[in-house]
Amino acid sequence: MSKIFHSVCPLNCLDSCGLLVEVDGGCVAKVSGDPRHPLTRGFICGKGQKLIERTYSPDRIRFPLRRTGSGWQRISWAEALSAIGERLLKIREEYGSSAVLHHRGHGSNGVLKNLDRRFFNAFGGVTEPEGSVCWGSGYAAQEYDFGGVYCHSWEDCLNSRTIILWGRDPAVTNLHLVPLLKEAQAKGARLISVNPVQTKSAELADAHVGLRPGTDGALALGMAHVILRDRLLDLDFVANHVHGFEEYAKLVKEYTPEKVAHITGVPRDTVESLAQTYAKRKPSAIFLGYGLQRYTNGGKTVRAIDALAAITGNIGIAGGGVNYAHRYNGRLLSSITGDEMAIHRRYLPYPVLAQAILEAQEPPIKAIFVTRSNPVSQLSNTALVKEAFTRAGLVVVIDYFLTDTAELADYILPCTTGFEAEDLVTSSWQEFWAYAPKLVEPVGEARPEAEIFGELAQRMGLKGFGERTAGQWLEEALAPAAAYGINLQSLKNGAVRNPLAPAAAWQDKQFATPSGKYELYSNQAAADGLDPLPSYAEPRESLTANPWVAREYPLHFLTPHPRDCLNSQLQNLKEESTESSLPVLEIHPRTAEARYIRNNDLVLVESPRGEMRAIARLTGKVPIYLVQVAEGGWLKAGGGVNFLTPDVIPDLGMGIPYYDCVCQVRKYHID
Ligand SMILES: Nc1nc2c(c(=O)[nH]1)N[C@H]1C(S)=C(S)[C@@H](COP(=O)(O)OP(=O)(O)OC[C@H]3O[C@@H](n4cnc5c(=O)[nH]c(N)nc54)[C@H](O)[C@@H]3O)O[C@H]1N2
Ligand SMILES: Nc1nc2c(c(=O)[nH]1)N[C@H]1C(S)=C(S)[C@@H](COP(=O)(O)OP(=O)(O)OC[C@H]3O[C@@H](n4cnc5c(=O)[nH]c(N)nc54)[C@H](O)[C@@H]3O)O[C@H]1N2
Ligand code: SF4
Ligand SMILES: [Mo]
Repeated sequence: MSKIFHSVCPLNCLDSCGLLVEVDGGCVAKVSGDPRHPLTRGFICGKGQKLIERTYSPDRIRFPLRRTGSGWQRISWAEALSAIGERLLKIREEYGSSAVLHHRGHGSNGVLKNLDRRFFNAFGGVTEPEGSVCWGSGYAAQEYDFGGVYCHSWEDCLNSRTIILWGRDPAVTNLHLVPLLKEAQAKGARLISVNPVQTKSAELADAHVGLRPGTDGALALGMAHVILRDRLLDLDFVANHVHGFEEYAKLVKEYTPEKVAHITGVPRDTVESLAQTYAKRKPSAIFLGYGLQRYTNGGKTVRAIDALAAITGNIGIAGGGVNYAHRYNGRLLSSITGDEMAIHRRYLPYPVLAQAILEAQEPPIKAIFVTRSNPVSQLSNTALVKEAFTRAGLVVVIDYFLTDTAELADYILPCTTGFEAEDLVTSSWQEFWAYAPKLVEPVGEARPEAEIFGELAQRMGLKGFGERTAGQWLEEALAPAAAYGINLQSLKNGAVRNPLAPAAAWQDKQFATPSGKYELYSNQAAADGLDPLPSYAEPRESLTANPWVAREYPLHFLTPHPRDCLNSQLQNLKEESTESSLPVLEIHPRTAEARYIRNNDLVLVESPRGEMRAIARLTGKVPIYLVQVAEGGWLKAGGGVNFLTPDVIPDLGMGIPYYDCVCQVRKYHID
């Protein structure tokens, strides 16, 4: 007889849906959305449905594997863990613990998945990337501006009269925000999309503002120019809660609507009306996307946008805010990562990680351990990443499938999916916590990370791991929440809201900056040797600023997130996935025509770093100077957008400027 349980989607999606999971005969038979979860409201997407297929796919790795001269060899867990443990200890003895690089990523939102970090801290501390592949530049920007990264609850958009989706595409990446946006519109809110592309979300919006990629900072400064010129400021907020207004006002003065129209391609009148709407139709909320900070100027872009909220007093009020991400969970969950155990930790800059691995000295990188990530397909400049992984003496990967990264491993260890082990799932985008019970026995010999790292630590004689069960680790993590009546037991009845997450961020206006105010002029940035103001610089691969680049590579190359997959996850489960199924390149009909490219033609996309093949799809939704291919496709299935993307360091936060990329497209001729 089948039984239904509460659970949660573990994917690193903004929505972290509550699930109802039907288990029948020891197998997961069906998943659906939890109707009682306030954001999920009974609906889940196709990716959530694919979680079953991911668990039972015949391609799933079922046993530990070791690379041999003649291919993959199945080995026992005891053999695998003792061989890996011995190698790691030897490397530590010879070179020190930081000769090991731990690469962890965004594969799962499970709290227990962080035990990988505990293991490497217990090992003595290792080398880690500095920054983030996801949100690094924008994150650093908000830390300079506000002193922290916090957002409003999603439902708070129902209090807004203006909502700007600034470089964010919820109709693809944040599905459960869409009904709330529609509800807000029905209540009279004006929804505006700012994006170079007419996205799916732009179709929902009341207005779409198209602009040249990477020029949002100039647009924001131009809007500020209009707001200051027309005295649309919130004088009280500026006088009491803002630091550095004078210096900022001087900068903004230069950015006349004419100048901004020239930089961004947004008509002067639109710059004016966007500023008027944002400042006058208050409260105004901005939902900031992650796309606009994937540029070399991405940090300052976010700083320039944050500033608009500060000068109009759209901070700390219902219906306002610049919603990017939040850090409320850290205030109520204790960390189980054991950071204090590390004796020595080294950081290598994320955007140029492969180069840094290859060049690392004292000690050199002798081993790479990969958890919850697929860096070979997901980091920029794939060719160099492959080289760095190939040259490392030892590569260990924990995953479900033979991904592009796992292909380069010496050992692959299979781990459990969200149905096969218990965990707690939290999110940095919304404030619900949900418990995922162990519902079925793991497929093959897959094991949860808590067990894998626990046993490895024990075999290696590492202290600080102990023999705690998953439940005990969760109880430890949840200890501070007990004061609010939240514990493992209460979580078993469905998702709970983090009680420390307010409806509106920064209501007390106590900013965690050096001045205690919102910093238009950032004292911390100045102390860090950076430009204290959100001044504008062209993106590195700007077509207008570099005519010589534009001759050879006259098109912007965008690689946004895929609709039906989660980054590189689930790509191998797509129905059409075969060795020959190539990614789709969206191209404007006029751009295509000039190259004799027709719909469904095979094309070659080239950038200064690399190339890929794709199938052309003609669409008027992209501007004539831009083409796009969704990221995440596996190299072995013809994906590999990151062969083209740049490995350069951006202005702030060590984010990766994936979208700061030019290319050329031509019809592919098979000679
Ligand atoms: N279906 C699905 N959902 C996901 C994910 C997924 O892979 N698939 N991934 C999850 C993760 S890890 C993340 S980080 C989020 C990302 O969520 P989003 O931020 O919504 O998505 P991105 O694809 O990163 O980029 C968003 C948008 O940025 C726009 N953009 C690009 N350049 C510029 C620019 O210069 N200016 C402006 N204004 N806009 C620009 C693109 O056209 C795109 O519409 O989504 C999460 N949700
Ligand atoms: N060109 C381009 N590149 C991008 C982006 C872009 O917009 N354009 N976006 C970037 C962004 S925002 C992100 S977040 C990154 C994402 O890149 P990654 O962090 O590498 O995430 P995924 O591609 O989702 O791959 C996660 C891997 O972890 C595995 N996994 C899932 N759950 C678990 C688990 O519980 N344990 C373990 N050990 N493994 C697990 C999955 O099978 C998968 O192979 O990609 C970045 N790369
Ligand atoms: S992928 Fe996102 S929208 Fe889909 S079920 Fe999971 S959390 Fe919900
Ligand atoms: Mo991300």
